[in-house]
Amino acid sequence: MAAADLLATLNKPSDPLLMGILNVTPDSFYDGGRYDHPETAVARAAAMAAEGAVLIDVGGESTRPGAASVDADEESRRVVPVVAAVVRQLPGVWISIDTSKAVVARRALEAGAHLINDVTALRDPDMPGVLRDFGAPAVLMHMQGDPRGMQANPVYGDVVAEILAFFEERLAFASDHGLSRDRFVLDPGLGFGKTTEHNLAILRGLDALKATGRPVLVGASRKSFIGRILGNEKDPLPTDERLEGSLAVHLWAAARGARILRVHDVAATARALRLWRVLAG
Ligand code: HH2
Repeated sequence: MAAADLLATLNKPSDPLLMGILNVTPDSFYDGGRYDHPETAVARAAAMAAEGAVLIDVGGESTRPGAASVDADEESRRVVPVVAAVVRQLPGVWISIDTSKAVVARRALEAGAHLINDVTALRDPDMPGVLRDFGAPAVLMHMQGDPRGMQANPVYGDVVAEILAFFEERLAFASDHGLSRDRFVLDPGLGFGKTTEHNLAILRGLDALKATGRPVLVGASRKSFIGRILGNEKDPLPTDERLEGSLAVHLWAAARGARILRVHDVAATARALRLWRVLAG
């Protein structure tokens, strides 16, 4: 599969594509430590592809609040063998690489990845050059602050308007570096420097994001705002009890035109979407 085909697919409106999460890390908030050997990682990718994921998002650095940062060599050591093995063994899936480091992005693209998922939306000054060299599409995600401190006290006037302004600035920056808008997917970054109320406002305001004309990615899978709503702010429901809440959010996002849903639970989300599609006609 080629990056150009992915770009063409993303730019055509249709039901959401499923992006299966594959964290090759010891410390991710839900699947950390489960797939940190290439063989288990590839088996997990194969299972998610069989369940309906057309994209596999390989990550080598956790971005959960307070996570320790990882250097580029260690991150590459985690993700590059997995990307190479998935390319070899699962030629029918697109591979996305969840990194904000241009060096890691370049190595992953050399190994056959198709899409860069950059939670810092091109903060690394070398990232635009990497995207240009490979003709790769990218996800630009909004985050207030950085993973170390982002949940301490996030403050917005109008969260949706500020996210839209952020994307317009990032798209203009990209364009100044020779990267046209049609290369990018936009992601409001649920849980990245946002309170529960901010996340809800974003989900209620998804139409405004869709009006940018760019495909929208929503990633709510098992995030803490779901645990806080279903439990309470002080005693959130644990991550392994957040499947139903995640499904509810992702169906809501599908109904508002989200183009990619980034999920841990591919089979369950695919089934829920099938019912939604039958109902929506
Ligand atoms: N969420 C996480 C990581 N990467 N990328 C995008 N584009 N959007 C998201 O919402 C997003 C993301 C956090 O989830 P997870 O990968 O499961 O955990 P961790 O960061 O702890 O590895």
